[in-house]
Amino acid sequence: KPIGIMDSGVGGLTVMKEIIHALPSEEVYYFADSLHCPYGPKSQEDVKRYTAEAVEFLINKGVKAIIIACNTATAAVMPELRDEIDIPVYGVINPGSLGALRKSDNNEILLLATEGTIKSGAYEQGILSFDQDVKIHKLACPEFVTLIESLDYENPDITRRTVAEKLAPYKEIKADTVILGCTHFPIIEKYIDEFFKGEKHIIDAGFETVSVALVQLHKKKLLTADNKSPVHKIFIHGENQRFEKVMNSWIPNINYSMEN
Ligand code: DGN
Repeated sequence: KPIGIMDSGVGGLTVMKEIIHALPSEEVYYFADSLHCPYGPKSQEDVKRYTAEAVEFLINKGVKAIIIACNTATAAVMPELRDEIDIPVYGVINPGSLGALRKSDNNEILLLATEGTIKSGAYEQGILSFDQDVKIHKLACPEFVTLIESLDYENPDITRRTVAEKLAPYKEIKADTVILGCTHFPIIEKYIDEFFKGEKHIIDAGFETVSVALVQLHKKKLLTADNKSPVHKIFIHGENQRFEKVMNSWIPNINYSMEN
């Protein structure tokens, strides 16, 4: 059975890439809710509804586990969703919080995310539940989602400029760790790293989640043992040409079929 992944758009591809890399024989079903993208500025109620629909869609397709590869959606539906469905479901916020705590030496963290994730306070809750003594700076970066979804990120000058303008007030920040609290952001990670001159730990919440999910799925004996290379399935709710372009440059050479 496949592992299901959902995001509002291309962001969850950063999670899919990690899964394919770690476990090449696992089949992945990916649901992109491009019709409602971006989730960032929408109300919690709307994001909850869209996420529940995406999850139900993936369950009906027979997935054995689901990764909510979207911080905004995770903030809206977790941990309640875990009690409502019978298969394992993983969100990206707790693993991202833990990853940042593990890396930070000075207990000062900069969170980059969507407006929805920042407003929800889910990262503070996650981080402070493990360690009360952490200073968290928060910055909503909806411009980065637009940059990536529009494919403008392919132009390094535009990306450098957008990142520099947005992060300018944080150039001298003492925080030694930056959380990419939106699964879209690893696509421009090298520019964020470059802006901070390679001096910060950069935490990819999606990567942290895959590490957690794979250990737990292994323990539950839910991983596939055979060595066949699977054909992944991509389900797009809405427009798909740009999606396919990002996918082909982000995860080249995978076998997949696409359904609208
Ligand atoms: N990729 C999503 C996240 O991690 O929050 C959200 C992007 C969006 O829909 N604004």
